[in-house]
Amino acid sequence: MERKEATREPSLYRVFLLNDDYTTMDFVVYILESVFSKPVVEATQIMLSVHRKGIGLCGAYTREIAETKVDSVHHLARERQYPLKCIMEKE
Ligand code: TYC
Repeated sequence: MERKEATREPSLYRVFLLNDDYTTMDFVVYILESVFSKPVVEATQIMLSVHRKGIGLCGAYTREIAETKVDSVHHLARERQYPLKCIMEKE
């Protein structure tokens, strides 16, 4: 007998960068280019928006990809001793 499979879209998680007073603007642009695959112009716009507003959206991804991006940001930032914070939130 044929059985209907439930096909559901996976939940997405929004990933945000938070502003701080110590991380350099260049490093945040580098993070947005390397971790979030943003072209340099968009990366600069997002960085400036985070700088002015305190928080900014980097993208929405499935859970494991979002977790990996958050970990990558923290790993790269800690290597340079920057306090940069990245968070994720279910959509
Ligand atoms: N506020 C930082 C500065 O003036 C730049 C910055 C932007 C830091 C975005 C973090 O997520 C951030 N150097």
